[in-house]
Amino acid sequence: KNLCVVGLGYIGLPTAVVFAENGWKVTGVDVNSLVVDELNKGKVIIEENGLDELVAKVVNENKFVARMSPVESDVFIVAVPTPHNEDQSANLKYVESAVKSILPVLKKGNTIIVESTIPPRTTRDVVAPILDEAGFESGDDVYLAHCPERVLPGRILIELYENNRIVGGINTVSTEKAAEVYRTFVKGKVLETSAESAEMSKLMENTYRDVNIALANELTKISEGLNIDALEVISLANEHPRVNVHQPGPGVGGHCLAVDPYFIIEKDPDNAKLITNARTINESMPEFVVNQVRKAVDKSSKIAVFGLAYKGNIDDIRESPAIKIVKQLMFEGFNTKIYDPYVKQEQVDFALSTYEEALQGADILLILTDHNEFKNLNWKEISNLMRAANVLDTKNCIQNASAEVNHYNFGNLYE
Ligand code: SAJ
Repeated sequence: KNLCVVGLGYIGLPTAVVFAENGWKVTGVDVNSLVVDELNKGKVIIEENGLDELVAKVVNENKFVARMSPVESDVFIVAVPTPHNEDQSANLKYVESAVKSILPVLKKGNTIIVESTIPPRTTRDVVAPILDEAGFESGDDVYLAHCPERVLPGRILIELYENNRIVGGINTVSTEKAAEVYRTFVKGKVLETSAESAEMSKLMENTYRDVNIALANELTKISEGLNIDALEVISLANEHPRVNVHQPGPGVGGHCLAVDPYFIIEKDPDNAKLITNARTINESMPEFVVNQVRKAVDKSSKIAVFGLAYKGNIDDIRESPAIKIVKQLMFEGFNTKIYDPYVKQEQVDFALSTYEEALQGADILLILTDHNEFKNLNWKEISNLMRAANVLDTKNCIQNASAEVNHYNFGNLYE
């Protein structure tokens, strides 16, 4: 059978090549000609474990070809980004144009699956009307479903096979048709539901995490005033069999947790009170960290920042709270030097430093990302390089605290 995947980014490309590996003749579509040309040579411009080899293999075996526009296929998968507008609402321009680009080659009996993250009701209220206006009765002439992606960057090729999938159609036959498609390779459960429940459950997974992290961040702020160790409280509370408080930190980054809750809020802001507050709390954390720095050192001080990525062991800086913290420190005139072993200079519009440049003569070391490299640092060397050996570990990631430096974290903030 033929499959056409529209959007060859972090999700679309791995999805396309995994289908190609499992008996489908796959056409991948992207509006970026550079991506298309490189892929047809078997080359990948995004970084993901194991993806290079798999792309080279399916291109050589003629199971996958990339193009700039869709071709006739039995199944179409839309995996384009959903950026957000300035007011944080979802911008559906890519989803809409991807669906419209399918129309010229769409035939009765085809199945269309949207994987892009979208606000609840979008499949039925926005996507289905595009098909209907083109003369197809969606759910009857063509089948339409939402199947959200839930893979973790770095483990995408493993999780595509192993994770459970939620498939929600606009009617029963659409759900069944789309579920059949995923059952060709998914080892986890393929759970059948409505389009609305599929949309909302994806958003709730990330919102659950965001709200739970907000709770930990709020506890940190309350504990500071009461002189209580918030990190100890979390680990004690989590000894209870039904409690799982998440970890506080400098804020919540990435393109999922920091974005998806707003897709629920925009649909019913009056009722989405807890979700809205959680976002506010998490977005206040960069300012909380800057405040700790203000308390610890004066304006003439040098600050060494370790970590810019939104989480450990990756180079992704989208929505990273570390960026906000660094920009604010620079704005306030602190001499701020940043080191991140994963992030490259061309990703940012300010200068990055080496490990030594950052530490040399610094008065405080601020750890903002839990990269493995930061868990067991050489404190003797660091205390020799720094002018004053103070460390604020906002991720509580240091495993070898030593008396050679003053260690602070969210359980033990400056008085
Ligand atoms: N964070 C904390 N405290 C915690 C856990 C995380 O502050 O206790 C922060 C991280 O430092 C980071 C942010 O939250 O800044 C997000 O990190 P994450 O590891 O929670 O999630 P993502 O954004 O990398 O990926 C999530 C995953 N969703 C869930 O675990 C429910 C992934 O499975 C989804 O596929 C992905 O979102 C997505 O694409 O939606």
